[in-house]
Amino acid sequence: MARDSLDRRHWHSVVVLTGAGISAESGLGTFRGAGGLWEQQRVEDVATPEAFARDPELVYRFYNARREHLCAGEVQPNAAHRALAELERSFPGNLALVTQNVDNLHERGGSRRLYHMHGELMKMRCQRSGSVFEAPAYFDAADRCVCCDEEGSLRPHVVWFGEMPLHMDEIHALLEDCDLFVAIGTSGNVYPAAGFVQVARQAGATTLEINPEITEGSGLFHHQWRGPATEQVPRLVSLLVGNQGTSV
Ligand code: BJW
Repeated sequence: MARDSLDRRHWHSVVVLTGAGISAESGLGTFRGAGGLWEQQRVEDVATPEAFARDPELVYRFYNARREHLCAGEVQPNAAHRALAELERSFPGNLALVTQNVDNLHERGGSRRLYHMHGELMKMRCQRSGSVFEAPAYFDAADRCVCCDEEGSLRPHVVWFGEMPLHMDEIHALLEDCDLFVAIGTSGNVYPAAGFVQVARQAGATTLEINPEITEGSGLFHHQWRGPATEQVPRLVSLLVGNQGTSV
């Protein structure tokens, strides 16, 4: 099958999975590869429940710094985030946007219906009740939780290694029902997201990877568009929106 061109047809149910690469051109670092977050900070030290139990101050500091950066004026949604929001508004079929990203650039770019499977940087959670709240720019163990009034019970509302990602039942149902699955800017290193392409294929979907690099999972996709998200995602959206009235 051609690696680049999608065959000409109508798409009824599209699932888009995004990863850190879609936010790279907005100035947020990716995780893996040269200059990635895990090069500056060992993942075992900041992104596991064990790390939080061992050294909560380090983990609070890590997420406070990322929250501060996300809120800095220079970090803005880019053309890829905005194009996916346009797709949500204009696509006549079913569209589901699933993101592994904890940033809020999809929402700020105009997307309204999305699943944050690895949580949200701008939220915090009470470890006693499980209640989720909007996070201030900075919080740590000294802050009292509004629900239990205890110090030290608030944690970042993000999914660490060994924890169950969020919305998995809904995401699986969407994958099993989709006819086009698109993965944008993700290295395919982290499960269960890395396995979504196989779930979608088993359901009979056509699959497309958008990434400037070859990834762990590239060979699993029917089509691969190589290039930055800000170029390739608007191209995808004009294909999906522009051609739905006729054939694609
Ligand atoms: C561009 C670009 C541009 C650059 N345009 N693209 C052994 C085998 C299989 C699985 C496991 C295993 N051992 C453990 C596991 C499970 C584990 C796992 O997958 N580990 C792997 C490392 C092997 N997974 C889990 O633990 C998950 N939970 C789970 O499985 O639960 C089930 C369970 C629970 C309990 C008991 C038993 C079972 C949870 C995973 C949580 C991941 N959390 C993080 C941190 C979130 C908070 C935070 O942000 O700090 O999520 S890790 C980090 O990786 C983050 C990301 O969402 C995630 C994925 O990264 P992503 O988005 O792919 O980024 P990169 O940097 O890897 O790639 C960027 C890509 O962009 C690159 O390809 C570039 O080329 C590209 N790019 N510029 C487009 N302009």
